[in-house]
Amino acid sequence: METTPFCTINAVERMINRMKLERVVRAAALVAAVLSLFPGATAVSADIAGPASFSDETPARHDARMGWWRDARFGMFIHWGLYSEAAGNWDGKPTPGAGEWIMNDMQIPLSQYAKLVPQFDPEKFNADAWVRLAKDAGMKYICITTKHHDGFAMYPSDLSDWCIKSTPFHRDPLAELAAACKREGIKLCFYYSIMDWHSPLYEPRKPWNDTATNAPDFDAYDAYMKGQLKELLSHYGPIGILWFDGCWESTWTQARGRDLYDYVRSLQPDIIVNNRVGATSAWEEWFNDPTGIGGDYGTPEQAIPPKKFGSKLDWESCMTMNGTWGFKKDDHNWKTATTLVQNLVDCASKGGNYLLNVGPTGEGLIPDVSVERLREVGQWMKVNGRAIYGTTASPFAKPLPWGRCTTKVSGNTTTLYLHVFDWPTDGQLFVPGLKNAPTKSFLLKGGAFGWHKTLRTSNTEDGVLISVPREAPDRISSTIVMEIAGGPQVETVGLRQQDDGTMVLPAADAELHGTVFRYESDSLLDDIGYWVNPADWADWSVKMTKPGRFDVSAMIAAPAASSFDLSVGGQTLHCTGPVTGNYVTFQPVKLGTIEVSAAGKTSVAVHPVKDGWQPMNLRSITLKPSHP
Ligand code: FHN
Repeated sequence: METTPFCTINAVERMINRMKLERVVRAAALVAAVLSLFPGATAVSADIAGPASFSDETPARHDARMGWWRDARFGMFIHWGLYSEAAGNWDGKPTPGAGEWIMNDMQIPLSQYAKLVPQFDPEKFNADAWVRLAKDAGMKYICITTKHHDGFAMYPSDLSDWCIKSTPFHRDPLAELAAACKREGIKLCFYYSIMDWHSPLYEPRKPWNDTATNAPDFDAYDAYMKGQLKELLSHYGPIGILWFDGCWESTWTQARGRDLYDYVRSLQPDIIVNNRVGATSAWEEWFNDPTGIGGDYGTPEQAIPPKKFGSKLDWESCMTMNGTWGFKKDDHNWKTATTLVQNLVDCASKGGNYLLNVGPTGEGLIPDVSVERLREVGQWMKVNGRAIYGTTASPFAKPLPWGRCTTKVSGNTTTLYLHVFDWPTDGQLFVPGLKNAPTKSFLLKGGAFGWHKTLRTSNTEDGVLISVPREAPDRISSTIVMEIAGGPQVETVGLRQQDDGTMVLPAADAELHGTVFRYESDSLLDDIGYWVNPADWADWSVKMTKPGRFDVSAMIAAPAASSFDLSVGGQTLHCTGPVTGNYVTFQPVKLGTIEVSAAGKTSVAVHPVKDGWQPMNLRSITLKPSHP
């Protein structure tokens, strides 16, 4: 089997490639069929099948294609469509979910939703203002919804009247944005939803699509999408990213995803395509199997992965500034500029990008609250941009206790950018685990006349100590630039005991040894999950400073009792987990008592017992000094 970082060429793929040739022929016929369903539509080129396959891209070519995006680190997402006009309200009632989902969440029949078309007239839309706002915030690309789940195209499409040309707004916002982006040196990127609540061809058809009369035909829908993508990739110059979404319904398959990926790359070979071209939007699945899912990078949504990944796995966290993607006039749940900057830093420190959303109004304005925050972020980026752009992930295995780290290598010098969110009050910042002796350290935020304060450092057994001013130079995040010769040498320091001797081992800090299980985190979960393979095991490096006897307990959620061994140093406890009914109800369980006789580094490990193991979710283990 021949592999590239992102593609696996095997017999199945070769077969798929052969099948593509047949599709070229079928596709032409489908375009004709699609056009007949949209009165007034004119044909785009019938050349809708690309070259055989882009899956044989060399790693060097792949890196070259991803280069601008990896350097950029920060982009603007724009959710703008008919739903922006509704602003989260229908018939005077607020929608419970995100603004752009109003049609689904309020079950609005298409014939009713279509009333938004004559109302949509965003006269105040100013492409230059949007692009300059993004640029001034330090963003390097913008990604706009060309068609969201409601199927409404935000450009004049020749393939359907369900597009902006049917509104009183007789302009093409994508063309205006393309021109503004070109002027400002910003990459223009397109979002496109595979799921479509309007198209009469799409299935599963939604009950609120009350205007479709013909039978759905997914092959014809596939051809319709390709036709629109051809328009999008032919009329607006070079496009940075094709950001697919809405890929989770049963009709969308991996084979269709691979075919669509190749099609898009055939139109613009340098374009980057996100993972949602494949048949799952679950970013964890992409990280576990990028070659199987397809696409060039993973897309965690409303979340930042807890850890960094291998340098070959690219990802981008997309996030809203309040609680909605599309404009909702009643959503005032805004993140602060501090949170936004720290999120950006967090992403960069783990080797990822941050795609931050704005939801313009039906008038075409980006809400003032978003503008204010973006201006603040921009102020921070003006000073600290060099600690973000073109950086790679932190050399430290875990986030630092007071903030994050990003890295840049130039010749024999490695620069560590230490982003301090929680500035120390005692004038000492400790960098745990760093073994190198820094050659230079200074504050990035310059004083009078641009002078950068040099900082004194000293090496200790466990890391580097930096003497810093008592006051934080920047209330959002202060950057210390630290230069070292050669590559960073970092030792895992291990978790430490609390003042009372208690040691808590969270799932997020476990070292996972195995193929299937993984750390999972969302609003309900913060645990090691998918633990279905009894060969998978986990451990934690710890540094004991206060040895003694400890009561060991764990937080576990499991539908059935599971058997596992927990070992600390040379001792092993044979444990049985609790039955909590499901995988999200966690309960504490006492596992036994162990004796740690000497201070120093050791490890705590959990090994499933082959006969008796049942999948369980493990949130944490606690060692508490036992009092006789
Ligand atoms: O359903 C959409 C949602 O409206 C929004 O577009 C986000 C952005 O990533 N994606 C989908 C949900 O995963």
